[in-house]
Parts: sequence; C-alpha cells; structure tokens
Amino acid sequence: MIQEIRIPDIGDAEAVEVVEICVAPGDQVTQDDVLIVIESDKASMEVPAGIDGVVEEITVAVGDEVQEGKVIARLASKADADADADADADADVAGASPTDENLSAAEREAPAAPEEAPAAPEEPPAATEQAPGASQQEIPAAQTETVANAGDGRILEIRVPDIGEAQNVVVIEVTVAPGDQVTETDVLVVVESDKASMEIPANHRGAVQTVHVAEGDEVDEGTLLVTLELTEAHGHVEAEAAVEAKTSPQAPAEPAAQSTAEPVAQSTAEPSPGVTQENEARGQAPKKATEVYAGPAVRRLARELGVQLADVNGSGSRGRIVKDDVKSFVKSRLSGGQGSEASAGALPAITLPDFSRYGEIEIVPLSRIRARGAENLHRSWVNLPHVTQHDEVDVTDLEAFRRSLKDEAESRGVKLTPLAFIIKACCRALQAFPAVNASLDMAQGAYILKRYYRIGMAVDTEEGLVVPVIRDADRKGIWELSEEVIVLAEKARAQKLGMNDLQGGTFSVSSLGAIGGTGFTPIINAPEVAILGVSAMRTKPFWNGSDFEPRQMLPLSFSYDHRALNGAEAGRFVSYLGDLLRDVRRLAL
Ligand code: CAO
Repeated sequence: MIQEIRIPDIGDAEAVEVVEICVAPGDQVTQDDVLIVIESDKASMEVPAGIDGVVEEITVAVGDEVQEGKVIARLASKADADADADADADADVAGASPTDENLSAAEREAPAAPEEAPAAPEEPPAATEQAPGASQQEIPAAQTETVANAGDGRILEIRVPDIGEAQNVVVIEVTVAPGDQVTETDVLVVVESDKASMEIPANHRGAVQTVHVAEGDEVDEGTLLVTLELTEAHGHVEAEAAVEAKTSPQAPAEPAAQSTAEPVAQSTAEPSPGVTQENEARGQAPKKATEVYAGPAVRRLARELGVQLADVNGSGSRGRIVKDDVKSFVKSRLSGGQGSEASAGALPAITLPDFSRYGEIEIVPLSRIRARGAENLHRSWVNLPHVTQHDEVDVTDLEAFRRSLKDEAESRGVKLTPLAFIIKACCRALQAFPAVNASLDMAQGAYILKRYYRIGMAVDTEEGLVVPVIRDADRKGIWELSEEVIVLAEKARAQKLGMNDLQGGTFSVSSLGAIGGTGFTPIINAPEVAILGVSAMRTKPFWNGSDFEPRQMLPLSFSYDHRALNGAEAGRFVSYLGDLLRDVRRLAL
C-alpha cells in the first residue's frame, strides 16, 4: 500500500522552504527516520516518515516552497506490503509535528500509528495527524530577566523558555563560554527532550558573563542558563526597553518582561577568536560554535560520531550542515584525508563545569614537564591501537640470587633492584624479536628495525614523569645497568637530564613495583612500538604438582602497538622474557 506523506500543520507560516532531503527512492525507513527538513523564517522542522516502509518517490526538491498538506513523499508501507501485496490504495499520512509553539498538549502526545486516508490530490487535508517522536529544531525567544547594572553594561539572565509539556529537558550543547561576544541570533545552549531539540539564542548583543549549566544537566522552564552583560549600543530595541523599564537600584532582581526578540535560524555573528583546530589547520575563516547551522538530527548524528559541527562545512542552502556533510567529514578523517593530523581535534571535547558551584577549589598550573608529558601520552593513546598483555613470572630464583649479591652491591655502592635484571632480559628478548625494537613507518608501509638497544626508563619525579634512556643497554652488565638506573633517576629528579639522556629510546620499561599494584596499562612511548610495565612482586602459593609452595611472582604488563605486533607475537615475546627472568642463568647463554 502506498502512503503519501504530507507537510504537517506549520502554524502561522504560509509557506516553508525545503532545505534538506534526507532519503532517496528505494531507501528503507522506519517511522522516526527524517524524510526532509523544512524551514520557515522562525524555525526548522524535520518531517519524519511516520511509518515503517520503503521510499517510492520524493515529490519535492531542495529549495521548493511548500505549504501545509503538500505531498512530499510516497512510501510503500512495509507492514502492509508484507500483509497484502495487492493493496495499492494511497493514504495520507501527516509526517511531522509542527513547532512546539503551535502544538497543543494533545498533539504533543500524539499516538504512534499513522493516520491513513483515501488518496487525495496535493491539496491540504482537512486535518493532519502528528507523528510521535518527531525531532524538531525550534528557536524560541529565551526568557530574560534583568538582574543588575554592572559597570557600564546591564546584566541579563537568559532562562529556559516555555518548553510546553516537557517536564525536564537535557542540555545537549553549550555553545558559548564566559567572555564570548554574542549577537541576537547566536545560539547559547541547545536542549533536548525525548521529542524535540531546541536552540536557545541570546536575543541580545553582549558578552557572556557566566554559563550556569553544563552538558548533561537537566533543566526546566525558567532554569537560569547564561548571564549576559549587554552591549548598550547594539542591544535589541525591545529588549532594551524591557531592561530599561525593569532596572532599578531598589529592585535589582525583579524579573523583567519576557524578551520579544525575533529569532532567526542562522547566525550572522562575526567570527570569534575561538578558532577550531580544524578550521585553523585549513587556513579557513574561524567558525564559532554559535555559528553552526544544523538541525537536531544532524546535531544528534554529530554527537554520536564525536564530530564537532564547527569543523564541518555545510553544503545545504545558506551553509546548512546536512547529514551527508557529517558523514563525508568522518569518511575523510578515516581515510587520512584533510585534517587527519589533527585527529585529536575530532574527539568530543570534555567541557569543564564550574566546579566551584559544588565546593572549594584550587587552580594549580601544570608543570612544564607534566604538560608536555600529558600531550605525548595523549598523542600516543589516540594514535596507537594499544593492547596490553599481562603475565606473571616466577622470580623466586632471581630474588634469591639478587639477595645473595646484597653485600657485594653495598661494597660497590649500588642498590641492586630487580630493574637491572629486567632491563637486561628485555634487551635479550628484543634481540630475539626485532619487531619489538622497531618503529612503524606507515607512509612507507615498513618497519624500521633498530640494531641498537636503548632502553627508556620511566622515572617518577615531583615535576612529572620523565623517561631517560640507557644507551647500549644490551652491552652493559647488571652492575653497570644498576649504576645507570641510579644515576639517571637522580639526574631526572634533580632536573639535570640533558637532551642526550632523553633521546633515541627503542623500548621502555615502566616499573611501579616499589609502589604496588597487580597490573596496569602502560602507554607506549611513541614512536616506539611497545613498553613493559612492571608491578609489585608478591609471594603467592604455587602448585608444583603435589604441593603448594610459596613463590615470588612478578606481574608484567606489556603494551604494544597492535599495528606493529599481533597478539601471538606479543604473547611469545612476553613468554620469552618470562623464561629469562625465571632463570637468569639463561642471560649468560
Ligand atoms: N616488586 C617489589 N619490590 C620492588 C619491585 C617490584 N617489582 N621493584 C623494585 N622493588 C623494590 C626495590 O627492590 C627496592 O627495595 P629495596 O630497597 O628493599 O631493595 C624498592 O622497591 C625501591 O626501589 P626503587 O624504586 O628505588 O628502585 P627501582 O630500581 O625499582 O626503580 C625507578 C627505579 C627510577 C624506575 C623508580 O624509582 C621509579 O621512579 N618508578 C616509577 C616509574 C613510573 O612512574 N612509572 C609510571 C609511568 S606511567 O607508565
């Protein structure tokens, strides 16, 4: 059975423009899938299918002016097709909910089943049914209240406007930060209920003083969102009048009349200095979050894919971002296209709430070492597919041997810890598994195997983590390695390491053994391809076939770049390393 999907009640608007076609003939759709997006001068609205089915025909094109009742698509109902292949009567289906402004409570709660009606020419039907779950973008006038004079500017509180039947809505985007200059049409916050998403614009010119909500917050009508310091010269005339009337020293917190500022669908604000990495990298004009022109479905898709819409160029009319733009953006990133170096920029940003709202806080600047370390760790974590292989090695004999050398170590003036043995064993294992002592050159599609063995050693210092390098570790004996561990750790803690001490590592060891723990995921010190984490040795009962006997077990956590090594290779490396540590006489072979 073919069903016609029509433009629903569009309230006061006489005609609206089709700004996006989201499906093509042959597409399978479910009732919530958006078929087209229409836009008036006040709002954009998504018209969903309203039924499960297959798109037979789209009867409008982008740019068409359409009126209520106009047929926009014909769908073959899936259920009916399955049940009765012969049925071919057309029916009218109203496909979307109109703007919240025009919805009655009953309409907002409209039932899921689409209304069927006899086939009709493209004339407005007497009444259209509302499909449920229709997501729409509504740009209402935010509620505003004047609260005080501040210096030369006046302070305005922007609150959640009338949200109809919805009890609570969730803040899904905060597009401004304190200090941002905004104009009337700039979106401050986007909220979403289970039925609709709504952009809340500034309606005034000014500077954002405080943002009172964070993404994920539940808000209700009247919740304070943003405090604006108005720009006197450019303030909206009507809003200014309201502000003027209500600002008085006697009653600074008296609520002002609701703003009547007319919202528009697309921001025309000047670019802000808040440039996105992506646009910066492309040398394009900076785009700020408030300038993003996209409907709720596109915003939802972008959120799901972790795409910053400010980085996406819109191909729709007047630069509107459509779903295909978001998909192309992701494809280009995945294929290493434009902007792939800035891949971290595509990650959804973590926005910090104002923690002082919950209690006392202190801001402590990161040390230079910690800040650089954080960057390196992040770069490695997001670029390298990390896998960590855990193992436990019986080092009872190694420990007995180490203790037997205690006096000799003292006479030599060194502290002999398990680390020197571990480094020595790593060198031997790296010689047996050259791919672990390598770097990957993805551009050439090659391993760079290194015939030298420089072992980076993570050292915990007050200023942060540093990784000095023991050069030619394979050629050094246990005493020499022990000495070098001590010297480099002291230099690191005294901040006396030179560039030479930090360069050229081929593999790293991070020992948390003295601190504790049963295992962890060390982050690879790129461009190396693997790192060994060492946790605290413990005496454990070990079943020898007839009895439990106490054995000292050393946990190893070997993180590797899965592009360079597969799981079997990594497993074999760790196993080989374990054999060496289990019986250190093997190091002499
Ligand atoms: N299990 C149990 N005890 C261990 C151990 C282990 N795996 N490794 C070392 N110990 C013992 C040592 O034997 C020593 O004890 P004794 O004094 O009784 O002999 C004690 O712990 C202290 O050792 P240490 O830390 O001074 O010396 P080290 O050679 O083991 O390590 C260094 C040197 C510089 C690596 C270490 O001090 C350090 O800074 N580790 C932190 C590394 C780090 O922060 N890694 C995390 C980076 S994120 O991946």
